[in-house]
Amino acid sequence: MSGPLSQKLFTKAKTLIPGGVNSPVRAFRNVDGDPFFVRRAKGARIEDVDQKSYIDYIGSWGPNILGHAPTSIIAAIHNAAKEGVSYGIPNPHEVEMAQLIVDWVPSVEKVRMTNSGTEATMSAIRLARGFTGRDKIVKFEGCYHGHSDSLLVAAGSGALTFGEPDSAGVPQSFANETITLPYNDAGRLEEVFEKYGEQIAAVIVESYPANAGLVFPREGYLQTLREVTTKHGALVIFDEVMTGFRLAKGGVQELENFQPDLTAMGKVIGGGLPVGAFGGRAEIMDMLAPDGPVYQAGTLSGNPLAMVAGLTQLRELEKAGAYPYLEQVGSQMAEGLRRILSEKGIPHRVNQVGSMFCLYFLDEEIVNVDTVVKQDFEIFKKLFWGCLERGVYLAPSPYETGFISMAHTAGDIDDTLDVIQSVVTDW
Ligand code: KE4
Repeated sequence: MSGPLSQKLFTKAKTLIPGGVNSPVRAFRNVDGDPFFVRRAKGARIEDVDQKSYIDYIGSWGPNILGHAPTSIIAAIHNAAKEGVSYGIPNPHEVEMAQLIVDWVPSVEKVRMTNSGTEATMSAIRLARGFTGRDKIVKFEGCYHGHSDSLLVAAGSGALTFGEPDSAGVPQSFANETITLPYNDAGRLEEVFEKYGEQIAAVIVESYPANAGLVFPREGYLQTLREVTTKHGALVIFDEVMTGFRLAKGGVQELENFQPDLTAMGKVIGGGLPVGAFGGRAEIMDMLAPDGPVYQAGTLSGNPLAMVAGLTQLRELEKAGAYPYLEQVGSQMAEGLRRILSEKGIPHRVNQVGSMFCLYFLDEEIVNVDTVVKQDFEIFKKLFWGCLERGVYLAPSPYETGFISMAHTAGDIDDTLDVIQSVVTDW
C-alpha cells in the first residue's frame, strides 16, 4: 500500500497522464496495486515521497548498473552541461561513444545512436528490410523489443503463422509481415524458414529473453538460429538492450560466442539518460542515410549529456572490473532464494546470470513464456507486497527481471534475503 502523498500524486496524475504513468509497467497493474512516487534515489536505495526507503532491484529497468546517482555520472553531466545541453551538431562525445562500442562489441563495425531501445530495434528492422529487400521478420512470443508496430505482434492462430496485432492501432497489414514463433523451439524455426526463408529479412531475438522473467536459450538453439538465417540470407538482430554491457563488456554475444548481424543496445549505455543504439557490419550500416537509402534520424540522438553519462558509466564498469562482482552478488541472491523457498517447500525456480535474476513460482524448466504463464501469480503478488512493506522493491511483475547494481553490497543482499525469509515465514 503506497503512502498518502503517493496516493495523492497518483490521483492527480491519472487526471493528466494516461493511467497516471508514462510507461505502463510502472502502474503496478501486474500486482493489483497502486505505485509509489519516488522522491530521490542514491546507490542501491530509493526513497518515496512519503519518506519510506527501499532497496531497489529494478534500477530504472536496467540502466542504473552503478546504482542510483553515481557521483562520477553526476559530475560528468554537470561539467558537460556547462558546455551546452544539446547541439544537434556532431560532437566529440558521439565519436568517443561509437569508438567504445566498436571496441567492446566485436560484431559492431559501425553504430548509430538513438534515444531509446524502441528506436534502436525499430531502426534495425527497417535497416534489415532495406539491406535484404525483404519484408517479413520473425520474432518470438514473450520477447519484447519496445513498442514499434512491427513488434507488437502476437503469434497467429495455430494454422496461421503470420501475426495478429498485439495492440490496438497496429494494422493487420503490418502484423502480416511479422511471424511470431515460440522461443527455444528450433524445429518451428527451421520449419518457417523452409517455407518462407526467402521472404524473411531478419529474425529479432532478445539475447537472453528478459521480458518473460529471465529465460536462457537451450543448448544449440542460438547455433541453429545462426545457421538457418545464414542459409536463407536473413539477418539476426540481437536485442541486447537489457543485457548489453550489463553481463559482459561484449554482452551475451561475448558469453555465447554468437555473431549477430545487427545488435540493438540501450539502458546501461546511457548511464540513466535516454540512449539507445544499433550497430553491426559496416556493409549493412552503410545503407543508412545520409550515405544509403534507409532513412533513420533523431533530434536528440548522440546528445552530449547522454553520451558523457553513458561513457562515464561504461568506463567505471571497466575500471571496477564489475562483472565478477555482479556475478558474485547475483549468485548470492539466487542461492539465498533457492534455500529459503526450498526450506518452505514452495515450488520455485530461480534463473540468474550476473546481475540479472528472476524468481518463478513453479518447479519446471523455464523453456519460454508458455512455461512462465503457468506459475502461481498469487504467491508472486504476496511476495511483492510483503517485501515492499518491509523496504525491498522487487519487480512489480512476474514478467520482469530483477537487476542488482555495483552499489548493492553483500550485506544488502543478506538483508533482502532476511526480508524474504520473514515474508514467507508468515505464509
Ligand atoms: P525502451 O524503448 O523502453 O528504451 O526499450 C525497449 C526495449 C527493447 N528491448 C528490450 C529487450 C527491452 O527490455 C526493452 C524495454 N524494457 C522494458 C522493461 N522490460 C522497459 C520498461 C518500460 O517499458 O517501462
